[in-house]
Amino acid sequence: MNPDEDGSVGKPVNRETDPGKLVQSFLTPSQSNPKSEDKPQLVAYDRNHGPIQHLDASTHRLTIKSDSSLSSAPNSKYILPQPLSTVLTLSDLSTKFDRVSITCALQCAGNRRHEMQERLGEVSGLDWGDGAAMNAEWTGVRVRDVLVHAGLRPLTPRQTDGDNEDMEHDEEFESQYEGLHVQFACTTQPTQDDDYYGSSVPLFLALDPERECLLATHMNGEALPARHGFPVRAIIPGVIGARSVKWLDSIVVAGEESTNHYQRRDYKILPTEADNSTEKANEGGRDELWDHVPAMIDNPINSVVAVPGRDRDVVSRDGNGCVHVKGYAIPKGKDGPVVKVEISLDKGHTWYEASISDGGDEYYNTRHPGNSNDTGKDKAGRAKFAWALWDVHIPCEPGDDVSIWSKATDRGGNTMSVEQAEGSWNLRGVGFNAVEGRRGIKIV
Ligand SMILES: Nc1nc2c(c(=O)[nH]1)N[C@H]1C(S)=C(S)[C@@H](COP(=O)(O)O)O[C@H]1N2
Ligand SMILES: [Mo]
Repeated sequence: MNPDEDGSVGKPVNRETDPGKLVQSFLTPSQSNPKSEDKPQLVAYDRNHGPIQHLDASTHRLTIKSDSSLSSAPNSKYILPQPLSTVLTLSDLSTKFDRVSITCALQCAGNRRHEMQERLGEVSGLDWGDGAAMNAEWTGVRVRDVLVHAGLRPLTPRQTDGDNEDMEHDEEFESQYEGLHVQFACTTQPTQDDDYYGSSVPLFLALDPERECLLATHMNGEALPARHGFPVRAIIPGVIGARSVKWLDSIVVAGEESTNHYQRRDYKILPTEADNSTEKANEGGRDELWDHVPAMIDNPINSVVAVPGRDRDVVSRDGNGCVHVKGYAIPKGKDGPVVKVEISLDKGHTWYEASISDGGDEYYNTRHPGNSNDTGKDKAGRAKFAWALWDVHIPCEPGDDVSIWSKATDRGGNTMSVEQAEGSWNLRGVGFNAVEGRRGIKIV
């Protein structure tokens, strides 16, 4: 597809790069290199529910408001002493706030849907392979700083000393934000299922200093291309791509989630009994079903086998009798970085630890010994939300019908399920993170 195509509501631009190409670069380029002879070229995936917007940065306005639904949240009057009503230009964003860079993976919740469908049964949604993910350096301003500028007052966490108390304390602190959400929208973009594109995250998450949620104007050091949200998009680290709203023109602090289709009627892991043939998923019960299932927030921990790139591929062993397996892994939510990736060619009897060639702890320690971004802030966040590229040579005999399993573990201790190595099915085919990365591989 021509990358300059804008798409339409009926035919939005959706495309992915072959995973084998994706793992060639720690940062995924936003534009293809015009000089490259390689086809298909390595570029970040595109996911659009409507036409790509072409906006003029000099006239673009970002409106920040609060709405009447707030009154239902217990602490709203402390956090928002006055209703919010601020309009910012792009020049306000670049002059009034700290500039922050963060390296973070962005992944569509539908990544790996094709595998789920092939192995576990029909699902509804775009037929994504394993390339609906990217890793980029995003630069912009903190959502937190902008909300504070607009008049929001974050609660101050109580100081604690004991480690044991910290967890409980976190939960207690988070609960004080109960019922409060930040809704992000691009109000000008008509979409396939709604008049505009919108999404939301809990206010606590948007303000979390560890999360560094951004209003990003730059990707990999360059102004965002139109396709990825020029002149400004939300970047919500650790959270499914759907919440990182492109062409952002509206932020509303509210007492409920965004009412947009893509928050309430999509991007949910429906229970396994909800299939297209059940009455529940069809007419009457459908609303009730969707209303009772929570909207997806955090990315699940995930690892993708990128080389070999397809089920049933034929793979040659090298001179040492080894097969070369490569991939990428993404931590769960804010529990990164990925600290370990293990690979098995015999359904979990023997595991080999892959080396993390880029992205994990080692990446952080070797590349960022000092603190040197624009604001002088510690750079620990760079690896925490990034993907990890991994690589391993595994000794093996020739064989047919070999499965390649890959299992990632992050710093928070989250790991992928070996008990359910084939993964589990849901109607919308979202959040697939099966350990079984490839099957039916022939090793010669
Ligand atoms: N305005 C707008 N923002 C959007 C979308 C969209 O269709 N419209 N798609 C979302 C989804 S589902 C994903 S996965 C990411 C994809 O970002 P990208 O196209 O930059 O890869 O953008 C999100 N933000
Ligand atoms: Mo997505």
